Order: sequence, then C-alpha cells, then structure tokens
Amino acid sequence: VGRFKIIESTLREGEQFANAYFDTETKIKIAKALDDFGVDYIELTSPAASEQSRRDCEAICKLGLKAKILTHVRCDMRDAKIAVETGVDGLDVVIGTSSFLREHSHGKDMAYIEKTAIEVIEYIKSKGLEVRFSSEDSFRSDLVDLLSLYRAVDKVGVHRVGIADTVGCASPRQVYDLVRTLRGVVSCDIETHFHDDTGCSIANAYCALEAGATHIDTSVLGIGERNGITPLGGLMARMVVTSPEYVKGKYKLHKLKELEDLVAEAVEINTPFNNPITGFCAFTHKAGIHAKAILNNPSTYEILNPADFGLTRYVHFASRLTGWNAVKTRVGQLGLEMTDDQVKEVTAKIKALADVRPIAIDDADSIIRSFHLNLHEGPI
Ligand code: HCA
Ligand code: CU
Repeated sequence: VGRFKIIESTLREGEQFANAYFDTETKIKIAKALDDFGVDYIELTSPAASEQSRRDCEAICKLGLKAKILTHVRCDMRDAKIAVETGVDGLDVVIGTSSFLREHSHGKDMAYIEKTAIEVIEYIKSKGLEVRFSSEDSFRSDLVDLLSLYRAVDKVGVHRVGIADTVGCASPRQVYDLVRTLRGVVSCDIETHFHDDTGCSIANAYCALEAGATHIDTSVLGIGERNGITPLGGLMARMVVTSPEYVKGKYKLHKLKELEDLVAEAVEINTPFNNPITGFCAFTHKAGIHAKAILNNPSTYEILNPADFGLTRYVHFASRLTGWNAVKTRVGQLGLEMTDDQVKEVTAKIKALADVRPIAIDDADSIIRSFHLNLHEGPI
C-alpha cells in the first residue's frame, strides 16, 4: 500500500469535465503545477482528438518536466501512430471490454480486441515508449475474458495493465477482489481508475493499493466525466495517514491548495466545503468539547495535521456551542488579559447572544473587547 505512483489525469479525464476548457497556456500552467507538486505521470488528451490537442501535447512534452508525459488513446493503430510522434514518454491505451461497450460502442469481439491490443502494444514498444493497456468498464466485463486478455498483453511485455471503473459502480471489496485476482495473473504493474458516481473513488483507490495495484489515476478536485474520479487531494489525505513518510517525502503537500485553486479557477468552480484538506472548514473545530481538547492536543480531534499542507486550524468561538477554553484562546489572540472566571463570564454573554441569532467573529470579538474594557473602567 505504501509506495504508489500517481497518474495525474486533470489534463485528460479532467478535460472531460462539463465545465472544462483548457487553452494552451492554461494546460501548460497546470502541467507545471502538477510537476512541481511531484506527480509521477501527467496524462494528456489524445492527440487524435483534435489538431490543437495534438499541438498542446507536443508543447507539454517540450517543457522538460520531471514527470513522465503520457497520452491516452483508443486501442487503434491509427491513434497510436499519431501519438508516438508527439514526444510523449508513453501511451495509455484503452478499449471497452464490457458487453455494454462491446455491443453498443465499438462493436468488436474479444478475439479482435486481443489481436489489436497485441499489435498496438508491440508497435508502441518498438518505438521505445512505455505502454499501458486498460479495459474500460472492467467491473462489468466477463472476468474470464478479462483475465485472459490481461495475461496475453502481459506476455508481450506491456508495462502496466489498467482496471477502470468507468461507471463508478464498484464497491471497495469488489475492487480488492478483482485487483487481487489480477495480481496473481500478471507480473506487470497494475494501474487503476475509479469514477465517483457512488462516492467510492478514494476508498476504491485505497483498496486497489491494498490488493497490489501500483498506480492510481487522479485529477485535481476529482474533475472528469460526470461527477469525476479519485481526487488528488482526497487521495493525499487518505495516503498521508497510511504512509506519512512516503507521502510527505514525495509530494509537496503545501502546494496542494494552490494547485486546486488554479484548477478550480480554470474550470470556474468553487472548492466544495467538505473537500478533504482544503474545504473551508476542514480544520475548523466548533463544539466546546472539541475546542477544549484540540487546544490541549490537536491529535484528539484531527487525523491530518493542517501544517503538513501549509494550512492552519481554526477554533470556532462565536456560537451557542462555544466553551470557555476557546474564548480564553481568543482573548489571548486579542492580546487581552482575563482571569478564568472573567473568561467564563464573557463566554456566557457570547452564548446568550448566539442563542438569539447567528453571530460573526466580529460580534464575539466586540463582546470580548467591551467586557474587557468594563473590567478596567467600570460600567459606563
Ligand atoms: C472514458 C475512458 C476512461 C479510461 C480509463 C483508463 C474510463 O470512459 O472516458 O484509461 O483506464 O473511465 O474508462 O476514463
Ligand atoms: Cu474515466
């Protein structure tokens, strides 16, 4: 589980997000930010998709980034031929294997898929590039068909095989079982790709790693087709708890917020309130009991340390749930001095007002300030 690689697909899967339109300059900015963050691979839209996509792919290859550059193509010689000329380090090749996609999308049978896959893989390898072969809609594909296809591509030396939960139907246990089974069948690396339709994309990525997967596909904020895929930040949150040294040593976690802000702005969305790590209240503690414990020792109610991400925690002190420990801290932040009994008294005033209406930080601050003033000057 500990060591894993990220295939960052904001510039491929993310371009399939409803709001996404990335001009060349934006793509370059995002690619540089991803590289700086430390992702292992950056996956780009197929150069066969459009002429501009092809040019952008070439431009990003020329940036000389540390991350390896991949492009994502259909399992088709025509696409592969265009892609190998762009300067990428490797190709992610994909074809639908479920009966849904075989019958309603490309119309090919498994024998044809296997023959074409081998031809395309051998061609890409002959050009000295890295190649991954993946089945779209893996979880609704016939298991026996799938495993014999993967065995065949493993034999011809594919670098990675991919499992894709294209429709977001898989549960963590199903993921574990399929990846575990596949682990026993192929010797190459295993990449996984999870859509979030049923809210399992992070859990599924984690279970895939537990079962022996080596590479996880992500996008910034999870943007992608429909409601998207495993978000980079959410995966970081999960994995920094599991493998703190590896994750902190490898990725510049303090750059996460900047990276997310860049992408959020590019696709004109706000970071969701409940986003792991960067949601506005991800490190806000409110109830009196929580606040007291957090002020004593943050580990009581925090599994992530905001400082690891260059962020700070916030102890709420302006609600009817507020306790006097939070107010005491605020009094200190305001540079005022009060005895504990006085803090308790002013806390009661804050709570009394907060019982009548929602109050802002400024309201609570001015209650504290005028209470403090009265202590010294006496009531007017
Ligand atoms: C799609 C393709 C894909 C490919 C995943 C992969 C999927 O349907 O747009 O290459 O592993 O979700 O199946 O994103
Ligand atoms: Cu996808």
